[in-house]
Amino acid sequence: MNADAAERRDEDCVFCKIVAGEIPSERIHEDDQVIAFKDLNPQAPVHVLVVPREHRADVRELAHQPEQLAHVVAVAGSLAQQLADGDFRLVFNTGQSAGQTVFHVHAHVLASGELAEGEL
Ligand code: D5M
Repeated sequence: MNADAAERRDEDCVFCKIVAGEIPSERIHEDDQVIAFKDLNPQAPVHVLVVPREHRADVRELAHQPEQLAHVVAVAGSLAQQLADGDFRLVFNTGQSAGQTVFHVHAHVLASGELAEGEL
């Protein structure tokens, strides 16, 4: 984990634990700023989550770090290009009443595709 992610960690956060490797996930991308992994409950043939390493509750908080936000979007687009046909939905559920259940910002990448089990 890089120093910033360690500083921004929330001990009770499931995605901080995934970033730290303390909870398993099916990672499909990682770099110094973000990781991406398969959603546990996929809602589409391609359903991955792009998650900044640093803990921020939601996209309203991430908007104060525009370079990180742009990187999340860029990685999402690149993964959708690789895993599906390039067209995709990018969803940030923001707030409990909007369906957010994990309060560590994450972009859902949802797309059609013909991925076999375990291929992501
Ligand atoms: O989306 C939170 C999403 O996070 C939801 O689609 C399930 C997914 N999730 C929760 N725990 C895990 C683990 N451990 N691995 C992979 N995916 C997970 P939200 O927008 O907050 O409702």
